[in-house]
Amino acid sequence: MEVYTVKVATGTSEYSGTNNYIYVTLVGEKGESERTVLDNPGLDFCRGAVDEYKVTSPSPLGPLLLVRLEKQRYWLEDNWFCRYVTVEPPGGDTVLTFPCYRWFIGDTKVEIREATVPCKFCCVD
Ligand SMILES: [Ca+2]
Repeated sequence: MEVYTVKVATGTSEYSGTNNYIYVTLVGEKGESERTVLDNPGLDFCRGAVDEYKVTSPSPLGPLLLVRLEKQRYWLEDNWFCRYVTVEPPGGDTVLTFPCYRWFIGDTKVEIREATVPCKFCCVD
């Protein structure tokens, strides 16, 4: 079992937080992780928060290609602004950054690519 450490940064502006379900799937050259609901004890995805989770995969994923994020409504729609996701592969390899910088509205699925370039270049949509 491979364990990846995933950090998810929620936006800092008003209404950025959400109480909806957020799922993550890591996609690598050799396969995909389990689709994992991100749910720690207490509140997740508060405005300005950087939440940390463990995501497991039955086998090594190889070089990571992208991160798939999904938001699913929980009773009421609650939009969410994700700033970025970081992934630390098993064995303490280099932490990868996946800049997101977008709103998730309704039931949404977004795939974001790793980027080592400064974030200002990723914010231009
Ligand atoms: Ca919100």
